[in-house]
This record gives sequence, C-alpha cells and structure tokens, in this order.
Amino acid sequence: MSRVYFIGNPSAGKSTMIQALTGRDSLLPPDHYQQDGRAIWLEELPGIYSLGSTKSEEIDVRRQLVARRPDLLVNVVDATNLERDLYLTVQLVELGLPLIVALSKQDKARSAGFRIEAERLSARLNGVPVISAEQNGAGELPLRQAIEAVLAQGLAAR
Ligand SMILES: Nc1nc2c(ncn2[C@@H]2O[C@H](COP(=O)(O)OP(=O)(O)OP(=O)(O)O)[C@@H](O)[C@H]2O)c(=O)[nH]1
Ligand SMILES: [Mg+2]
Repeated sequence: MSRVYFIGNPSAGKSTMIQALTGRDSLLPPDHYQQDGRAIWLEELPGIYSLGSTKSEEIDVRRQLVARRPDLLVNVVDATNLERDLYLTVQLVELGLPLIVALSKQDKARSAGFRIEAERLSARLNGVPVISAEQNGAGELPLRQAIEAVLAQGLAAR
C-alpha cells in the first residue's frame, strides 16, 4: 500500500483534487484507489500556510509527517495565489520527502491573465515536478501519471 498525502494552504483545492483522482466523494478522507493491484491511499492533511509555527494544525501536520511517513507528498498550489502558496512549498522542498507540486485553479488563473511556466518553476524548486491538475486533451490526468511514476521509483529503490 502506498500513502500519498495532500498538503497545502486552506482552500487550495486539496479535496477537489482528491475527488478528481478517485472519482468518488472524498470529503471524508482518507480515500484510495487501486493501481496495478496496489492500493494507493490519498489522504488530506489540514490546510496550513507554513510548517514551522506553533499553530495546532501545523503541529498536527508535522507530527503526521514524522509519525506516518508518506511515500509521497502532493503539495496543492493555488495557481491564482502562487506567491502565498509557495511559502509552504519551499519548506516542503527542504524536508526532502518525495514531493510533487500540483497546480489547482488554473481555469481561474487563466481568466485572470496569469501564465505559469511550470518547467521554470520546477527548476527553481530543485527539480520537484510541477504538474497540472487538469485533464489533458485525451481526458487523462497528468497528475495521476506523475503520482504513479514517483511511487514506482520509490518501490524500485526499496
Ligand atoms: N475555479 C476553480 N475552483 C476550484 C478548483 N479547485 C477547487 N476550487 C474551489 O476552491 C474552493 C476550495 O476547494 P477545496 O477542494 O475544498 O479546497 P481544500 O484545499 O480541500 O480546502 P480545506 O480542506 O478547507 O483547506 C471550493 O470552492 C472549490 O470549488 C479549480 O480547479 N477551479
Ligand atoms: Mg479539504
């Protein structure tokens, strides 16, 4: 079983993303889906703006990251609030756990005239993949493929 934690600012779009990946109502985490006969658990952590403060949610998240080490962290980043959301992202990069940045609300960002250069952003984040949470033209979710690729690497390294 692989554990994937969704982490991000309050209202960043974590629940919406889990729901898109599982196809079920995931408002009550944890939820999971099967991939190649293996269960993948998608679990939502409380929304936080940073990792380092004494706020109870942040203490809770830090405790969960240490006590129940995830196989992968998916950091949900609101594309309309990059500057705010990337504060937490930089802290997550420093943790050194397997990490993907998943961009949410790109429809809103586009309407507002923002264009995010995912590859440049990824390069600035030590190569952490920056992936769209939207369906591609073929109706697939690039985020699902990215999650599976990182999990497969982790299994191969065991
Ligand atoms: N336009 C747009 N709205 C979105 C998108 N994803 C999420 N939202 C909206 O953003 C709000 C918050 O989404 P949630 O998925 O509940 O966010 P969350 O990170 O789980 O929030 P908390 O659990 O409360 O921290 C809701 O009103 C969603 O409908 C998106 O891709 N586009
Ligand atoms: Mg939520």
